[in-house]
Amino acid sequence: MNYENYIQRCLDLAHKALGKTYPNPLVGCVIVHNNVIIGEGFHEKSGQAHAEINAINSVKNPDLLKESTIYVSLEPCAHFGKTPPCADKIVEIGFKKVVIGTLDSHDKVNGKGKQILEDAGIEFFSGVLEKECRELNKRFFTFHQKRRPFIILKWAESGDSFLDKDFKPTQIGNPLTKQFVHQLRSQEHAILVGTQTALTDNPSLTTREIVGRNPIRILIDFDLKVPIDFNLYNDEAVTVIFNSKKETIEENITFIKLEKENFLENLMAKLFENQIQSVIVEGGSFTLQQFIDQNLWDEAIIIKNDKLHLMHGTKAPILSSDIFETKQFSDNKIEFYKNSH
Ligand code: AOF
Ligand code: ZN
Repeated sequence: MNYENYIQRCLDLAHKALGKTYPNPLVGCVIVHNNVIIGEGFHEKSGQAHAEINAINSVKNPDLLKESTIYVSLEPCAHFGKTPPCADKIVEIGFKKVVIGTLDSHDKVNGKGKQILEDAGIEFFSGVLEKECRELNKRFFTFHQKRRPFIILKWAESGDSFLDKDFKPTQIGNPLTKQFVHQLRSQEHAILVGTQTALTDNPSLTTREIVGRNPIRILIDFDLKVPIDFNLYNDEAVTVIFNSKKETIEENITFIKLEKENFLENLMAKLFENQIQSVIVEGGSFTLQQFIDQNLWDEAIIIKNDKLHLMHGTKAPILSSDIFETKQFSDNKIEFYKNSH
């Protein structure tokens, strides 16, 4: 086995916790002695042990650690956060060699983990499956580098590009695409809608079709027009309401004041402050188009029902980008887009 196989195993392990580690990254680790994997671990939840520590603890014969190589998909941390620095632990144990996928752009790490290991005289190798390791933590890297969450736009449209018929809520997707959307929601940190969508669709924005965690629900409602007996106010998930009237916390609902002028820029700053790493923007057309017009998105997911023709209603947003991938879900197809920025 070579470096890539072991880092690939780290990626597979890390991926198991997708959606569960916010605001922390997904990290996997394997420990190899004489070409045999003797320990494995991944980061399961924010506040709990890092991948390296879980892998070290899984090794049955700790005497072998000194003669082993430790593979990690992300640079070992160098700081005291919710847990002590992993780089120090690796030095203390005296591993022979460390191989990582990519450096960590978190302000508190960013090369400092590498420095600690190299200063201790441990052989260090970086950049194995780097592209894949960065893709796995695309939310985490976007958040730290751009100081805003990773933005995914999502909507469903008819064959003639309408979001609804006669401006009334209309079922466009099918049960398979619905399940896909709920899966997507369970993987992302938060989900956002504008006032109009909340008023017309009265959505719950939960993952009730699958077993999975609910994302944080974000509502933009400057004048607090959405009545409190609407689904977004129910206790199925936590909700954050950006508005221009009040700043309070009431059980599961947090109200945060937001300036109307340049509201997207202000919103990004507030989401960064609140450590929200990714957001699915689920509508409506007006809200989605604002994100598109400001080129403030990273991926877009469009569900299309080509056989359905609605003739009149709300026009779908216009995204002029190349399709990255298409998947067929019975009579619906889903188009995936990636913004090249
Ligand atoms: C993780 N899991 O396996 C690794 C991380 O607040 P803390 O102490 O949990 O530290 C979080 C930071 O540690 C995180 O932002 C990242 O930079 C670094 N590495 N974090 O949650 C891990 N290896
Ligand atoms: Zn760590």
